[in-house]
Amino acid sequence: MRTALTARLGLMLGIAFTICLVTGVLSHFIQHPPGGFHWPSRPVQLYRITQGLHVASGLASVPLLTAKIWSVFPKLFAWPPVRGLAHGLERAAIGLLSAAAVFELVTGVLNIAYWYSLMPFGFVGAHYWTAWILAGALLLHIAAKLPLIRAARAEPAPAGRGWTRRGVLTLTGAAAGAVTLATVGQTVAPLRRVSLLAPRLPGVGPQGLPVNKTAAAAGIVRVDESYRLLLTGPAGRHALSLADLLALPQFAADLPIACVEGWSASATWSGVRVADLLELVGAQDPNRPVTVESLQQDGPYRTSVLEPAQARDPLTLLALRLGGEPLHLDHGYPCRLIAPNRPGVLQTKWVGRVIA
Ligand SMILES: Nc1nc2c(c(=O)[nH]1)N[C@H]1C(S)=C(S)[C@@H](COP(=O)(O)O)O[C@H]1N2
Ligand SMILES: [Mo]
Repeated sequence: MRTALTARLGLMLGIAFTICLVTGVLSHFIQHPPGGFHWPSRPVQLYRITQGLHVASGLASVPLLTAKIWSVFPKLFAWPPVRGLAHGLERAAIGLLSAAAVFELVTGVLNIAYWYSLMPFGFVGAHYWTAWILAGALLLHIAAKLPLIRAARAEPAPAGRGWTRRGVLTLTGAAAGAVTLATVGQTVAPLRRVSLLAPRLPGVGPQGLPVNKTAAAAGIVRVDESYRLLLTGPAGRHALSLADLLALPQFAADLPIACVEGWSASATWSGVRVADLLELVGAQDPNRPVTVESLQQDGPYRTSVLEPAQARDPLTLLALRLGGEPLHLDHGYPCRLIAPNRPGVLQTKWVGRVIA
């Protein structure tokens, strides 16, 4: 029997899935806040860590799940397939659990590898809701297997030929470690040299920063002197040219871009405080959210909403410069939003309008 092996792999997988679920639900809530949910603007690096953990724990789960399925593989074809109602329900839960787990890992990997064409459905909704199905089926599965897990603790290591329990666990642990090392450099910069499988690396891209959506892909061909930032608030409207923006007090902030896909990179940004822009249009109400709109004509990430506290954080900037130079067009020239502790998808580029 390999029950003890299966139970131990299950424990490792359970830990990885729990980290993945908690950080994933958090990320979803930040992007689609349910009523009463507030995400603070500090600590500055928090989202970078939670989302880095989400993607790293998901990727490490790939070898863990593979080993776990391998360890029970012969049992999947046990005969008869169903022995009574309780057994039937338990097997159905395992079927659902396996299907949901494989679906989550496959769609997660496809998403970070930009293979959207292989997902003819909305990734965000499918990945999110399947996570809850997975969590429910996992709880049922653990409850059903608890007596077996307890018994397996006392089980002696099987003698004889084939893989030893320790051998499989070591190999699986090594595979999970290798996957992590090969990808975690996308967010832990000192490890980028060994991260051969990471789709994005900090430091690689225009102005030393990765780009997710290029200007061309967003339909932004050129921004010229006719550019105006439209600012709307309770006390009126302003249309600010780039020179107007540069004439306002400038502030610098070291902030990361932390993409939901697990890569992140820090940079020095400088520009105008969003709080100062709010003051210009009399948006004094501290409970008022702020909408930031891109020049980009369509696409899901052309606008984002700043929670009131985030909008008023002194580190929240409409950045005009990156590392002291004007922004590269792919980084959002003439200006982009950059705020602390915020997912990359909400750091809107090519900002054309701020509505307070
Ligand atoms: N207008 C607009 N802004 C956007 C996006 C977009 O598609 N459109 N993509 C976002 C995503 S997913 C990320 S991770 C960051 C990437 O920023 P960078 O390209 O400057 O590194 O920009 C964000 N800003
Ligand atoms: Mo992103």
